[in-house]
Amino acid sequence: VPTPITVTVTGAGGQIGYAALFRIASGAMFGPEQPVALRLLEIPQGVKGAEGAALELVDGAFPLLASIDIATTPEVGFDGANVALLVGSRPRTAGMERADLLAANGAIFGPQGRAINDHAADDVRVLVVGNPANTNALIAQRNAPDVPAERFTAMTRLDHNRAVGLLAEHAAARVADIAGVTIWGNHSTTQYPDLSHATIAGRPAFDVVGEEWGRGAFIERVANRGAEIIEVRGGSSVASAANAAIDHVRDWSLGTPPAAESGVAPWTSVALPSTGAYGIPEGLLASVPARAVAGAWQVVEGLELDEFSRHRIAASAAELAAERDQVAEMGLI
Ligand code: NAX
Repeated sequence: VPTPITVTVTGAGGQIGYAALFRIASGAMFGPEQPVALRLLEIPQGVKGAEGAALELVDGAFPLLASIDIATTPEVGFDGANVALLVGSRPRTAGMERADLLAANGAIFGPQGRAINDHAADDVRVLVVGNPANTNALIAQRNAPDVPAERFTAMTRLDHNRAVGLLAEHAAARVADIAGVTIWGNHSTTQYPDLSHATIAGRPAFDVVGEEWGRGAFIERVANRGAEIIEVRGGSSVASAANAAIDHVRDWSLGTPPAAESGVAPWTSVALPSTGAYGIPEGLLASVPARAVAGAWQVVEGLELDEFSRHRIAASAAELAAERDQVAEMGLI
């Protein structure tokens, strides 16, 4: 039997935590042979939620679940963590100034980054879900100087999955027939869901759905899907967000699927520290097209960008650079 993988979930007593924990325990993240040890990290106000989830996890009698521990300090919560899902954050509420939002999150993600640096396993992989996800991930990464920068990622997989799902719905196509979709930039409304390289059963997506829709209503719908869910459901995305987090870590650990016969190997979207590719300033955690090979993300290189794409990517990167400058000014990075 393999050694359990230790997965630390912060905000484990909240909604996304509740939706994610059972699927992690069931084997959806690392496959049906790999045991997991769960660490639930909460703040005192959230501990009851985590304790309740832990009771229900016992009641799931998951054969792959080796242990469940609850922690209220990052030092204990990240001790020996192989995978860290940073879900708990201080999201923006009505009337909140951007500076307050960034400061409140700096107080969470700075100490968590330092605890990961000092206590996590050498192979730790970090996924930040809590908003503002990209900049929270940047803060954690800069506070963990001994961990390779590329082990810190922020989640745009939900945006990616939304784009693929909505394209499939609009084209009456199968999700499995769609490839080449990319989310660029920030997990915010400036994100650029890009269909210019997308294919549906091998045909250019623009030939199927039209460029006007693909560069207009489609982009608007994906970028504002979170608000649409809130309006219809009366609450934010939960199960789809947990599902995306599991997809992200599963692909990172087990690899994105290989190419089908003669096809291009599919890619997904991940916010990674930029190496400067596609004109995105170095160091920003911006979403790019990527494949995972042998446990590491590789940016898909050499995609040709037209004027529209270059402009959209630069605009979202500029928003990320402004957030970075603000947290730098506050001394958070
Ligand atoms: P909830 O409010 O249900 O849960 C958050 C939990 O985090 C709470 O139990 C709280 O006690 C805990 N928490 C707060 N600070 C903490 C800290 N310092 N250490 C440990 N735990 C802490 O929110 P939920 O619906 O689960 O959403 C969680 C986060 O995901 C939010 O920031 C939300 O904005 C973000 N999202 C990100 C998405 C993405 O695509 N990147 C999509 C979904 C979601 O909106």
